[in-house]
This record gives sequence, C-alpha cells and structure tokens, in this order.
Amino acid sequence: MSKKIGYRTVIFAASIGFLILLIYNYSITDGKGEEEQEIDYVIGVSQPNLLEPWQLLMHEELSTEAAKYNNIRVIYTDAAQSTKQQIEDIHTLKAYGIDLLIVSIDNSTALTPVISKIYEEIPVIVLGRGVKGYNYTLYIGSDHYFIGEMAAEAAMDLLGDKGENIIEIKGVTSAQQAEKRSKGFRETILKKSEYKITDSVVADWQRDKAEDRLKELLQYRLNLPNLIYAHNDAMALGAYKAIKALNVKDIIIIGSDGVNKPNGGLQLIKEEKIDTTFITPTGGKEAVQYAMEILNQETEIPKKIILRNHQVTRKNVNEYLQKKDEEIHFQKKENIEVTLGFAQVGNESEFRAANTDSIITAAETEGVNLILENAYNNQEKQIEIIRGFIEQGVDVIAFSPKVEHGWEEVLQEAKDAGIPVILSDRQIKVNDSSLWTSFIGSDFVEEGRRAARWLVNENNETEDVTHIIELEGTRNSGPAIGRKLGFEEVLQGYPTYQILESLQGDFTFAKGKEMMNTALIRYGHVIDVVYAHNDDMAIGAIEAIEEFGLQPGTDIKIISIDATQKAFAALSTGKLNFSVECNPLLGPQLMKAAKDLKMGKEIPMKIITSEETFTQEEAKQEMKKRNY
Ligand code: GYE
Repeated sequence: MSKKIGYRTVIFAASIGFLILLIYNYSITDGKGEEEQEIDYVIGVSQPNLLEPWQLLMHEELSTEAAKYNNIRVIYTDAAQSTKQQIEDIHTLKAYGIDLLIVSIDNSTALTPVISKIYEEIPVIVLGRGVKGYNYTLYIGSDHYFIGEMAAEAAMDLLGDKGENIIEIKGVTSAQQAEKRSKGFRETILKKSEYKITDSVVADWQRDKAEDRLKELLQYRLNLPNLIYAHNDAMALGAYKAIKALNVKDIIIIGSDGVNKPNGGLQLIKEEKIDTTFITPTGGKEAVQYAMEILNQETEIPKKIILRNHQVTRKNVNEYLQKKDEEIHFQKKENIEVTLGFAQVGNESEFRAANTDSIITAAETEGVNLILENAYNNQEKQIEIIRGFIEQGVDVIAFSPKVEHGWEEVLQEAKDAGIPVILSDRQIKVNDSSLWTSFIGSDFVEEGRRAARWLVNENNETEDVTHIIELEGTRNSGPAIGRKLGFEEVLQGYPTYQILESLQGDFTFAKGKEMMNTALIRYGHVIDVVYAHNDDMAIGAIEAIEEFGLQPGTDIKIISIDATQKAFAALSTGKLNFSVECNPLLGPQLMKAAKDLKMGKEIPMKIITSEETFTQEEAKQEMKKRNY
C-alpha cells in the first residue's frame, strides 16, 4: 500500500476519531435544535464536573436560557473532576472555534493562566467560582468571603455562648471559593474568644467523603462538636449521615448552596437534617444573557456581577420557596412607572459632573421619574435628603455615600418604609447588609493596585529610593480608603518606594493644588512621584509644580485616577504620566436596576464596572473617543 494511501487513511481515521470524541465528550445543542437555523455564534461551556448538585443546576440553568436563542450553538463539556481534563476541554473548545467561553472551575491556580491565555483571543465569562486577577471579560457569581461571614453570623446566633467546639468541612482546597468561605467564616467567628474551630476536614464538595472523614474524626473523640460548618449542602448532608450513624444528637449543621432539589439544601432544611444554608445562585441564566450582550457587542458590560446570597432557615424556608415560585412566574412589564430619588454627594470633580449628567440623561432615556438633589459634600445634608425621599414615598432610593460610616439609622428607616436602596459608585460599612440592596460602581482597591503596578514597572531600572506624595480623596470615603489600600498593598513588595506624606485633597482641584504647595515647601526636589486619588487633585498638583519651577511629568511623575478628558489632555501633553479609569457613566445600569426593583425582580448585590488604564501614548490614541 503506497505511502500516500496509508497517509490518507490515517488523516481520515483521525478526523473520524475527533468527530466521535466531540460527540462523545461534549453535548451540542443548537438553540432550537433545528439544523437549518442560521447560527451566529458558538459558545463553549466548560464545567469542572456534573457530579455536584450545584454544578448540575448550573448546567440546567445554562441550557434552559440558551434554548431561548435560536442563533447560537452551545457546546457543553464536563471535566469529571479532573483539572487536567478541564484544561484539555478548554483547549479543544478553543480549537473548535468557539466565539465565547463560559467556564466554572475548581482549581483556580491551575486554570487561571489557561483562562488568561484564552481571554487574549475571545471573551470569557467566569461563572460561580473565581480565578485570580482580572484576565477575563466578566465574573458572575457570589462573594464567597461574604458567604463565610454570613455562616459565621448564623453560627453565633445558633450557638449562643456554647461554641467551644466547631468543625469545618472544606471543599476542594485549590478552589478560591473554599479558601474565601473559610477565611470569611474564621475571620468573623474567631473575633469572639468563646468560639473555637477545633478541627477541619477536606471533603472536596462530596457528600460521601464528608461522611467518611467525619466518622473517622468523631469515632475517637471524647468531646463532640457543637456545630459543623460545611462549605456546601452535599457535605452538610454527609455530616448529618455521619452523626446519625454515630447516634449523636443536637449538633448544629450549616451548609451552603440551597439547591431546591431532592437532597438539596432547601429539602434538607425542610427535613430538619441541617439548620441553615445560604442560597448560592449559579448565575447560569445571567451568563447566557450577558454572553449574548457581549457577542452582540452591546456597551457597558460590567466586570463583575456579584449575586446576593439569602440565608434560609427552618423558620423562613417556606416563605423563601413561595418567593422563588413567584419569581418563576415573574412577568416583565413594559413602560413600568418608577420614581427614583437620588441623593448626589456633591460636585467636587469632573467625575462627579459626568456622573450626574449620566444619571439625568439615562432617566430621560428610560422614562424614569428622577428626583436628584445635591448634598454639596455634607453627610448630614445627604441624610436629610434621603429622609425627604422616604417621606415622599419614592419607589427606589440611590445615593453616592460621602463616607463609609453613619448610615444605619436612615437606611433602617428606608427599610422600614419598604424602599430599596442602591449605593452608587461608593460603598458603605454596615453590619446588616440587608440595609442596602445593590452597589453599582468600581473596585477601588484594584484601582490603587493598578496605579502602583505602573509605578514599579515604570521605574524598575533604579535601585534608588523613590519618594512619593499621596494626595488623598475625601477622608473615610470608600474610594480614598480603597485606593490607598490597593496602592500600599503593591508597594509592600518594593521597599525602595516610600510615601513621604499623605495629604488630604478632598477630591478637588483647589485642595489638590494647596496640598501640593504644602508638600513642595516641605520636601521640594526630594519628591519623585505624586499619587493623586483623582484627576482634579492631580491637575491642581501639576499647576503647583509648574509654579514651583519644576516640570510635571518629568521632574515629578504624576499618577491619577478617574481618567477624565482633563486627564487625557494632561497625558497627551506629558504633564501627567498615567491614569487609572474610574467609570462615572453609571446612569444606564442605575435605571435598569431601579426598574427591575419596581417590577419585584431580584437584582445583583454588586455590579462592578469594567475599567482600563491609560499611558500617555494610549491617551493620544483614545483622546477623541473619550466621552467624559
Ligand atoms: O474618583 C472622584 C469623585 O466616588 C468614585 O469621587 C468617586 C470618586 C471619584 O470625587 O473624582
């Protein structure tokens, strides 16, 4: 048989083999499964397993939502709990030519570099379980640290003062969500000395493993635990089975996920096998909806959608199930009438002016009845405005909190009045997170990190000490606290970078200039870098430096945050060196959230905007396209 014929047979066999592999490993569905449909996009879905009830529910929600679109094909893969297989699946899907990847992972360390690589070429939605860093298009899922915190609060409620013996059952330890749930739980519960975590076992999200591990542990123990915190309901059921087999009573069991299926968390609570659980939405439905928005290149795709986790107990399980039922029969209403009361913090900066415009314009576009009042940077005034909205009986209240603290009282009044509250661009610190419904804005800590990363990369040649002046934003405000934290977090690794002084510039041009003058008098030529928490203070500093006789951008490097048009002008003239974007155009997201709330629809707990950074070169290219 000539070499040529042999060669062809091999090729033919290989392609048949590949096709069989494709059909065997992956299930393919066209939207409506009708062959002749025009397929615009192919979406690849990679899941770590279809063993866990939660991953099964995710698959169900993904395929149910995908079935609503007849111009897509979705290829699903199941890695059967093998990280190696999941990496192969993702590469095979990519080789198959998918337009977008939806991926849920177990092993964030191994999968993060793989996903970052894919993200260089196609959009990637990370679902339910996070990766390290920001190399993806959109993350949809829960705040797993927050789930751990809630579990600790629930444990302290259930235990009262007898908590000297707690056991933790962990999921796959390489998974970020297990790590964060454990951290949230421990950092919250161990604040109180009367609580002790005496043991922890790893059961990889599996019921049987949890049962076996716990039996092994409890068999030879004298003192039995008061409470068992399992990172998911499957392991909580395993714990229940273990203590039942050992004929032990009165041990509190806390789970997580709250899947409404046989042996799912809600059923286990109804059967009084576990005490409480936390609904962990899979995000499957939202993932397909956002995938279509991304593929249709719709604008304003956020970076993170953090879904809210509701606690379900034996007391509220029926009420929760009824609410779920109503949601299933939820009908979207067109032309919904909604009155939104917005308490703006002030008009301190270019960002703020663009933010206020975006809100007013979006309200007009969306037909929302907007009542916007300005507090001119005064918290008491802002509280007074919010009280006014409660008296007026608006449908939804939104505000940009001047500072993080001091909102409990007025927000409790809004809650008592049944008016949901949206936090716009700045977050607050309250013990009871049910006092606010949603946050729409940026990740300020990451903004601070980005500013510092540019500086250390920009300056990596020199061993000399780099002296920095920090111009801080409004004291105790979310952005000032976060931007300082992120900047210092990165600089910790670089001892030659020293912050000479942090001066209070209150996010304004005038204060920024005044503080820079103070710094120049105190430190003069010693100053190498100015890190300004926003553009306005940076522009003020530029003027002060010029008046001092030095060249901004050259003698003193300047980094700012917001990336408004003013910053772009300074970047393109070389007076500013780097700017980190903070997106003020939150109007459209805000109006969508207000309408959804009025229609009784559950909205995400957090919508984190997607942002970039700009060097002088990038600003010159982008300048014309900048719309604020
Ligand atoms: O960076 C600054 C404004 O709250 C994120 O407030 C906002 C900040 C913004 O004064 O310019």
